[in-house]
Amino acid sequence: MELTLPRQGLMLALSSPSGAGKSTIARALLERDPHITMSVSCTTRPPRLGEMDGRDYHFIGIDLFLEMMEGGQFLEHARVFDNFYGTPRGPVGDTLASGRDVLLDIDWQGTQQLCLNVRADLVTVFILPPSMEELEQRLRTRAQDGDEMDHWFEYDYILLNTEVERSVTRVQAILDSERLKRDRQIGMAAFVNRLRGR
Ligand SMILES: Nc1nc2c(ncn2[C@@H]2O[C@H](COP(=O)(O)OP(=O)(O)OP(=O)(O)O)[C@@H](O)[C@H]2O)c(=O)[nH]1
Ligand SMILES: [Mg+2]
Repeated sequence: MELTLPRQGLMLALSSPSGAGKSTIARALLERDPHITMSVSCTTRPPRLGEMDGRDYHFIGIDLFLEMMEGGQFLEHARVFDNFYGTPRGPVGDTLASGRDVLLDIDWQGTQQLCLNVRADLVTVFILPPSMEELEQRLRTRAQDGDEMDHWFEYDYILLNTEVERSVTRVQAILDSERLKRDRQIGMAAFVNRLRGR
C-alpha cells in the first residue's frame, strides 16, 4: 500500500490561446488524477447550451460580481472579452488546506495576479498550438487570442500541444514533480523523525 504523508496542495493554472486544446487536456487530467479538482469560476457571461450552473461556472449577475470583488472574495479576477471572470477564494483555500490540488482554467491576467499574491502555491502551464493553421482549424480564432499568446513567456512550463495524449502525460508529469517539492511535503519532517525513532 502506498504511504501518503500530509502535503500542501498546489494550484495548477492552465492558460492558452483559445482552441489550443486547454479544456481537453484539463478534462483528461481531472479524470486521470484523483487528487486534483477543478476550480469553478464565477462569470457574468450567460451560460451556453449544455453548460451547468455550479459545474462549469457560477453564472452570476454583474452586481453580485462587483460586490464579491469589492468584498475581496476573489483570489483573482479579470475582464475577458466582454465579461468578468473570477476565482472564488474560499473553495481554493479549503482544497489546498486539505492537501489536495486545484486546477485553474484562467487567462494570463488572472495568472499574473496569482503570481503576485500566491506564488509559493502556484504552478503555471501555457499550452501552445503546434501551428497557426492548427489553431484556425480548431476555431473561430478571436482577435484577443493573439494577445494571450504573447504571454507565454510568463509561465513556468510551456507545452506544444501536438498530440493531446502526450500533452496530458506531460501535465501529469509536471504535477507529480511539483508535488514532490520539499516545501510542499509538510508531513516529511515528522515522518523522518519517526523513521529515525525520535
Ligand atoms: N482570469 C480568469 N480567467 C478566467 C476565469 N474563468 C475562465 N477564464 C478564462 O476566460 C476565457 C474565456 O472562457 P469562456 O467564456 O469559458 O470561453 P471558452 O470558449 O472556454 O474560451 P477558451 O477557453 O479561451 O477557448 C478563457 O481564457 C478562460 O481561461 C477566471 O476565473 N479568471
Ligand atoms: Mg475554455
